[in-house]
Amino acid sequence: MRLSGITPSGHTHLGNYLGAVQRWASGRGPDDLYFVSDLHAMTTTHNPARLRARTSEVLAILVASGIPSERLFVQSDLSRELGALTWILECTCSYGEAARMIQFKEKGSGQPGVRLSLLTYPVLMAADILLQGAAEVPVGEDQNQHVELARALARRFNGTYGEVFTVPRAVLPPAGARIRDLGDPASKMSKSTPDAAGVVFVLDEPDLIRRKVRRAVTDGFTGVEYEPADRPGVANLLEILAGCRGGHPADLAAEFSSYGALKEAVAEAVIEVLRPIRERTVELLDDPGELARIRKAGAARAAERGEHRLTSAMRLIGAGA
Ligand code: AQP
Repeated sequence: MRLSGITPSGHTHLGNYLGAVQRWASGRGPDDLYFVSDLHAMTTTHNPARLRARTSEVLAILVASGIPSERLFVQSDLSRELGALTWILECTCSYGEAARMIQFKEKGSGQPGVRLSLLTYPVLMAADILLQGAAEVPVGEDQNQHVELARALARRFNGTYGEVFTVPRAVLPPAGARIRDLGDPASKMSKSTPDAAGVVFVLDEPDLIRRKVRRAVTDGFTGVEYEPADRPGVANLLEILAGCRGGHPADLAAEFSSYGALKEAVAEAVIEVLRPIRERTVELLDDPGELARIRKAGAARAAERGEHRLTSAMRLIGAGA
């Protein structure tokens, strides 16, 4: 079983959709699980109302994209179970192991006011994985070290106290393009980019998508060719088109003789892919009762799935009744 998460650190964008959500909806295994990792969005300064709204938004987008609701849950709905397991795993983890995490060193180490949670969130991530008994965790290079930590903690707990946890392994997500910022093709499209002009959000209206794509940075070359190293802006547009329509970016390039025509085609393809998702998401967000029902059922299933592991771990470590 595979477990994948998405953090509501901002609005969900086209990169999240083409790079992850679309694949989750179409290529999933029957037991795979997906969750909105809202607790992970609190490790740096955050706005509570915005976090709550974005958590609902991401959940609605996942449902609207076609992921069956019984495969979904919101992380904070399991905060009791995860809090308890995180503590057990913190008591299994050394300070040095946590402090060695590259993401902590890059994002927080030595900075004033850095939240303790920035140091400990990889242990919460281990709890996410181990509670559900996930065998595989599809992650990019930047999260690999965190899955290694989850592996080490599962092994150590099992070896010290008794066999409870499935030892997970990181798997590379299927190869797919890293969608880049339309205004800055050197950077990936990102939820937390301060300037959203180059980021297409899943809930953007068609006219806004057109404007953003028309303003996409290209280059001074003529003719449309797929050359990611020398022409990253155009390559990004072709990869977006391939993500929306299928096919290979290099083959799609042959269809266009100008950047203008390419941009028009990209804008229309993106609009068509996102339209049904935006419409269904808006319906769901207008029906808080339905979203609450999905959340409640997802939380109950996820808690039930993990209960025996948490109870056994508590008992074996010498705590609980
Ligand atoms: N630009 C992207 N192209 C392709 N895939 C992407 N993903 C993120 N950005 C791109 C994939 O989306 C999934 C969920 O992402 P996440 O919530 O873990 O966020 P992230 O990878 O840290 O990047 P974001 O969405 O831009 O957020 P911030 O700005 O907060 O870092 C993952 O499978 C990810 O690979």
